[in-house]
Amino acid sequence: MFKKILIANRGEIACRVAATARRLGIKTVAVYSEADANARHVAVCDEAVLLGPAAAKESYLRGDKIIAVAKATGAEAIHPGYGFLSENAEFADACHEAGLVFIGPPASAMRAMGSKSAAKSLMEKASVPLVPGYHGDNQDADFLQTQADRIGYPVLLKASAGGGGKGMRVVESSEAFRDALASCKREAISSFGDDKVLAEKYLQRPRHIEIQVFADTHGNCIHLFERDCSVQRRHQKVLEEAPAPGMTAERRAAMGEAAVAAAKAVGYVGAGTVEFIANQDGSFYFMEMNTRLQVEHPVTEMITGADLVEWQLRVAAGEPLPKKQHELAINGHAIEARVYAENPEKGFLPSIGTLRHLGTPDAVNFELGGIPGHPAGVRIDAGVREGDAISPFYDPMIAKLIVWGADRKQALARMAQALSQYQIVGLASNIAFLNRLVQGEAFATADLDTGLIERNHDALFPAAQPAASGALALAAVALIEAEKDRSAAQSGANAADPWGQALGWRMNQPYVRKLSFADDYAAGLPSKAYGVEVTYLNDGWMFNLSGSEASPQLLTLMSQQGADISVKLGDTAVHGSVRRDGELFHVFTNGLHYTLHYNDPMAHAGESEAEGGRLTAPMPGKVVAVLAEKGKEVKKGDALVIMEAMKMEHTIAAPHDGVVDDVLYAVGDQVADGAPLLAFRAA
Ligand code: MV4
Repeated sequence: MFKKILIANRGEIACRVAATARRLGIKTVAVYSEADANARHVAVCDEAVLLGPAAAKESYLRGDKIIAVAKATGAEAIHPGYGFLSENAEFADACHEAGLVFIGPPASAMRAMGSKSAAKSLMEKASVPLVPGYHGDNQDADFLQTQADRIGYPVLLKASAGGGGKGMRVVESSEAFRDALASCKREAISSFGDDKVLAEKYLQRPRHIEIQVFADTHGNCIHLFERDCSVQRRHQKVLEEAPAPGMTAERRAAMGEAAVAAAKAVGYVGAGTVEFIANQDGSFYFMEMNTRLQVEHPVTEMITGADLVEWQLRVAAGEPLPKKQHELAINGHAIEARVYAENPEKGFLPSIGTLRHLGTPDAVNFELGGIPGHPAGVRIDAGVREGDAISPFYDPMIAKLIVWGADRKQALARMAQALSQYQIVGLASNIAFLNRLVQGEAFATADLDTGLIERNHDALFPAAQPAASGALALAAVALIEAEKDRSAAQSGANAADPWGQALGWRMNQPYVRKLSFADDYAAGLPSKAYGVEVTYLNDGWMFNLSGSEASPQLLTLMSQQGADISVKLGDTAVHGSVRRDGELFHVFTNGLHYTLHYNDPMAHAGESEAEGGRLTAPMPGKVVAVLAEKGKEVKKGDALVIMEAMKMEHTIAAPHDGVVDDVLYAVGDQVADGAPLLAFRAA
């Protein structure tokens, strides 16, 4: 076995690989970019070497530098993780030439699977089932149209060099064929530099089912069952699970055999995934092979008890596979959800910023094999910690949340519970979206196919709901109790003096206080204001939501432990946690996350009470255009400032008719998340 390896990656997968290496007593070398100097993967490795600037091209994709670092640090092998250099055959060759082991398949196997049409020819010879279609060299338009007519419409055109859904066109009829072919070829040449296409029968509601395969250098090749990754959004996987619901033992054996045949046909070694699309009737067809360890590998680990990274290391070191096919069995059910810093309400726009607070469900990290016995059955693979930043340079994944259950139902319940316990402050996340998804009818009943998210759009993106009175009550109590703490600290020795404290205590008359909260307008949702009237009593408050039908209710504090608060509102017990971040109150209760702006009358004392107030940056980015002029009148909806973030433009528009009193940034300026851009006065 190796004594030292270099991990040519970042984030959760670098941490994941390091965890197994550590368990096996193997030293690790991290590499990092300037943006990642304080990243978790740097902290968990034994040593770390800077590669260069943040851009992947200048750091994680610099194969030459990475090989030089491996040589200089005495690493014997390089683990590429996924993405970056993991499927780069030239890099694998270069490792070999430098006397280093590339922990992955032979470069020849990567090349054989790199071209879709060439791979399909190979698979055909190996008797791996293919979607009826044409994948030959003849690219004559008349000829291809004849092939499409023979296959029968709808037909799917795919760029041979493509992948991940790029360069695909559905053709509904022979009449539409020519235009679709021309447009597919245009996209193929501009995206991949190769306009070769293939034509296939288009399957209407396919499932994405993939088989984990493993081969060693001793001629052994086995599979570790399937994963169902049908729940995707724009070819990005969202949920993955193993085993696939509805899979029969016969079909599992047939798919496993086909996958092993596919791997053997290209002389595969190491961890690989053979991707199939399956019809609702269960028939399945080879799509492509991923020649790397995949993001979703943990669900396979959870049901087999195998540590796939350990297997990769053993195979790369020349050892035989730890298990034979007949020694593997499926134990229970596992589901993975990808937790992202993104905003589902804003078209899943990545959310860049700092993880100010990260509260995770009770979980273990990498305790492989032990997870089925773990009371919570929850594993979290993360590359970021509280206080870390999600930068615009890399994939904005926060963590993979993986649950195990004795059956799918239990796994699903644990997933919903774990998602409800996840607390993220400082960034938008897809947590609530994931929770709606796993609890929705379609996923709960395993009515799976690649169109699940689009088909259930209305249920997954419900109209914004007004904040629950329980959430407002928690925010109010958190606010009042924090003032009490502050005032007690200030008054010191005079703590017993009612006059010195902000307890709201008044002689002879009850103290009535009006608190004003509003929904988080930064989420891009219509925002609602809430007037909360709190009347101080001896041992609690009367809580009255102004403008609501409900009559005032007695509010009492039951317990408080840091951010965790329990109150009684009327007859209802309400539990939750409240995290304050400046003017924002993040209330986590009932599995939901409410972001409430507290309109602090003290914070803006002295400022002009401009209605409409300020217009703020929806995310960190650059000002690319300023259309507003100081002192000019504008109409509601007029574009005032255009910002660029994540390669997309965002227009900041006037919320009402009014006057721009000041423009606070110029073109080219970098702006922080939430920064006021303009001073605006409503007419
Ligand atoms: C298909 C298909 C329907 N029929 N091929 C998309 C990415 C690439 N790996 C293969 N893809 C598809 N190929 C035929 N003949 C539908 C898809 C497809 C898809 C496949 C797997 C997972 C998600 C998907 C989402 C849309 C389309």
